[in-house]
Formats: sequence, C-alpha cells, structure tokens
Amino acid sequence: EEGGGGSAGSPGPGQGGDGWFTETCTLWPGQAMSLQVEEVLYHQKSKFQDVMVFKSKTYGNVLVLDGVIQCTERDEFSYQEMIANLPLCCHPCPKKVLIIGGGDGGVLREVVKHPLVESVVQCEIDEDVINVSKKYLPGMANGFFSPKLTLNVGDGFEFMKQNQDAFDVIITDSSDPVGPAESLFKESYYQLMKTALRDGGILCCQGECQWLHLELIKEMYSFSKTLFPVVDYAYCTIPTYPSGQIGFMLCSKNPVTNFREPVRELPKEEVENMKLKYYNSDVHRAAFVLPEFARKVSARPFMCSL
Ligand code: SPM
Repeated sequence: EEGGGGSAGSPGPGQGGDGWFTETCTLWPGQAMSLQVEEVLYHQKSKFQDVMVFKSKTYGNVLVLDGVIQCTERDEFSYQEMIANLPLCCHPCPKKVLIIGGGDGGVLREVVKHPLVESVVQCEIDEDVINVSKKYLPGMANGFFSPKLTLNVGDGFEFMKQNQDAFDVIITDSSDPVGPAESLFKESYYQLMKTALRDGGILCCQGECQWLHLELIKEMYSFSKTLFPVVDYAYCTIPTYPSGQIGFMLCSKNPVTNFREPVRELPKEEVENMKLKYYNSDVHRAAFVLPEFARKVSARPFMCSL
C-alpha cells in the first residue's frame, strides 16, 4: 500500500463498516486517527487522487485526499492561519503572494485578509478539490471569491518556471510526501521557489510533524540552508493531523529576517477584525520553541545562526 489507506462508508483497513473513518498511512505506521461518520457527502476519483468529503459527528465536514485527512471544519483554522501568517507577518511588505496547492481555499482565505497583500496567485492542480470545497467547505472556500485572486488550475512547478523574481511570499500548502505531493519536499522544488521569489522574499511550506518525520525535517532543513541565508521551523497543534501537530519550514532570501519575531505585531483589535482564532503575535513567537528531542535532532542550535 502506498500512502494513505483510510476509508469511510465502506469496509477498509481498520474500518469495518462500523460508521467510523480511520486514517492509516505508511507515513505514520502503527497509529491511526478515527472520526465518527454521519454521512459520506462526496466520494470520487479525480484525475489526480481519491477525493472524499464526509460529515463527521463532532468535527464538521472533513476533506480526505487519498485516504488522508486534509482539513476538518472544526480545527482547520490553526493550520491555515499559521501557514499564512507566519510568513506574512515576517515580511515587511508582502504585496504579491503565490500559493501552491491549498485547493480547499483555507490558506487563501487567510492570505487575502492580510491588509498589505495586494494580489494572490494560487496554483492548484486538482480542480475537483476546488469545486468540492466550494460545495461542502464554504467557510474555507470563500477566499476563491476575493478580487485579489488570480486562480491558475495547473502545475505549480511549471508556473514557477515561467514566473521568476515575481513574489514576496510563497506558501506551499501540500498534502504529504507520498503520491502527487512528493516532489514538493525536495531540494529542486525549494530551488524553484527561490528563483520565483523577489529579493527579500520569504517562503513557508507544510513541514510535517516532529513526532513522526524528524529525518525528513532534518533533510529539508539541511538543503534549505544551502539555498537561503535564514531557515527556521515552527509548528502548531491540530487534533486531526497525526500526533496532533504539524510544522512549517520557513526560508528567507533576506539575511536579516528573524522569523521568531514578527515584523508586524498584530494589535488585539486587528486579531479580532481578521477573525483570527489561533494566530496572534505571542503564538507566533511560541511556535518556534521546539521540544528538546526535536531541537537536537533537527540541528536546531544552528537554525538561527547567521
Ligand atoms: N489547506 C489544508 C490542506 C492541508 N495540507 C496539509 C495536509 C497534511 C495532511 N497530513 C498531515 C500529516 C502530518 N504528518
């Protein structure tokens, strides 16, 4: 079995038609996350992957790609707010933003809220994910209606090859490194993002989980350090991702960037105006404080050295 093996509505691994969706995957062997299913709302194969949405008992509607939970209505805000605001609040003037992936629209929803962002291009390869999200995850997909957006249904690699020196911030909201998203965790992809960024540009990518993927994080950190003067790693908590957390790789072309200190402190009123439920400036700073086992293994003592 490659990658995710979760299923709902029909018997599958760890799921005996008992009304529970169970997420299993070769990336987190020996553990599984289960959610009680009220109704399967959509289940089809797209050109790229298996796409499912189900209504859960306590987490709202849930988007699942190739058997792996991508977001639930109850807890999606933590990941989407953090992957958007960590880079945006560390760039002095994030006018032009590129989002790769993120077909549910949640990251886009957060990016377009940011007052300094003037335009956003989003490249999502799977149009079915966008359409399904508009129908079943409207609270996330509302970003697709922003006048700041230019939507490109296609391959992010190809788009960046044609658009160099073009963006202040690039955010990669990908699924996991098996199947269609595998190449997004490789050095060649980070190199391409570097050329697509303007001088002083910043990138932020889905960076997997300290409890499960320290070796991968270490590898990404090492090759990023050969490409960018500043590299750092942060994380957030989120109940429905394996082991309850997920991380973010951050790289800057600007040698004076300090990711741990936002250049724009969001006042309380702005946090309220932007309807933020997870991100604030204190959470931003705290997100970079890693537990000792991760700080050591991911060579963290060097992460902030310039
Ligand atoms: N906009 C939400 C899309 C989610 N992108 C990240 C999904 C990751 C799912 N697997 C998490 C595994 C963490 N080790």
